[in-house]
Amino acid sequence: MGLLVDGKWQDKWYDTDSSGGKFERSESKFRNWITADGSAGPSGEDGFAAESGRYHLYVSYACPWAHRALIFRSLKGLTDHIGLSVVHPEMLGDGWTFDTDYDGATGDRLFDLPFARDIYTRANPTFTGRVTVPILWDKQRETIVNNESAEIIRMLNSAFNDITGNTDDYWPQELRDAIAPVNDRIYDTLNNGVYKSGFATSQKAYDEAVHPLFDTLDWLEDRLSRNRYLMGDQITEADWRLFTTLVRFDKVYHTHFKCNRARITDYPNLWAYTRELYQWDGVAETVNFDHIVHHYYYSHDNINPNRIIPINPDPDFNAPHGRG
Ligand SMILES: N[C@@H](CCC(=O)N[C@@H](CS)C(=O)NCC(=O)O)C(=O)O
Repeated sequence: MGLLVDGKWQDKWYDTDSSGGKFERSESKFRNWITADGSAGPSGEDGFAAESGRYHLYVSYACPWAHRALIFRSLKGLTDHIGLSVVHPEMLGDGWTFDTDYDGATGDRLFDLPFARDIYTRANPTFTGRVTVPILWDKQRETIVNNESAEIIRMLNSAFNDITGNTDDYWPQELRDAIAPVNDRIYDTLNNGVYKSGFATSQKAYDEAVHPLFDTLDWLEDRLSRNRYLMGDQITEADWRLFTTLVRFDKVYHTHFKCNRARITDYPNLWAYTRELYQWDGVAETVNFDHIVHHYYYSHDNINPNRIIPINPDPDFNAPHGRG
């Protein structure tokens, strides 16, 4: 795992020395928006109009952030309109690679480049920053549109509606104010909380992450005992953002990231809700447990230096969920 500095690769792990052992996530750097008519979005430049076949998504099946984008590509009927490349699950000294010697790793289907970092330097030869997935690439302008999953899912939610005819709305205007604080808490204490717990290099940093994480799971269990979805009867982006963390929890975060006060299967409502979302049309195909498990246990040699992949629980995600 490393990063680009002025376009040159440096093999460095996250620096937690300067932050008292805390993992601090960097801001994503490409922030343009695809819109229906190509007008500028909330950030970045104009000129990225929705068109079939123009954009390409680079993901890792292992990554919960990339998984959000994969889910929206599927839910919104975009699989024939936005191409896909999947990186190799092992993220080692070269970062994400396009090696293909692993089932499901497609290689770089656009340029046949060896490394994900080459996509970043193709967009900006002097790029400085982390080489993360998801990456949404524009074949026409030869650049990265956006590499922030929270924004990519909002573009996919609406920009292509005229092309696909799919008007399902996961960020409805009338719920936006209520969704924001729910997203914030789940992001901080859970989506990112598992990383803060797992990548902590001091007891204090771990304690500060893991307790709020389980407080949030308790809060969610209660909320989902009264509501089918986080915002009530309607499924929204808040649910999909939560799902990608829940689906990884028992096999990875519980053991690898030391989030082990309980498993998701110990919470009746959260577990049934996770199964309902897993069974949603088009979603199970986006979940690749082999990449998920292999990536985490194999790639973080500061946490698991011998790369032993544990046996892991194997709960039945297809069992009837009984909700609604
Ligand atoms: N804020 C970004 C985070 C993406 C991210 O951190 N992805 C991880 C994989 S789960 C990554 O590519 N990490 C590589 C690195 O940090 O060097 C988003 O939500 O899109």
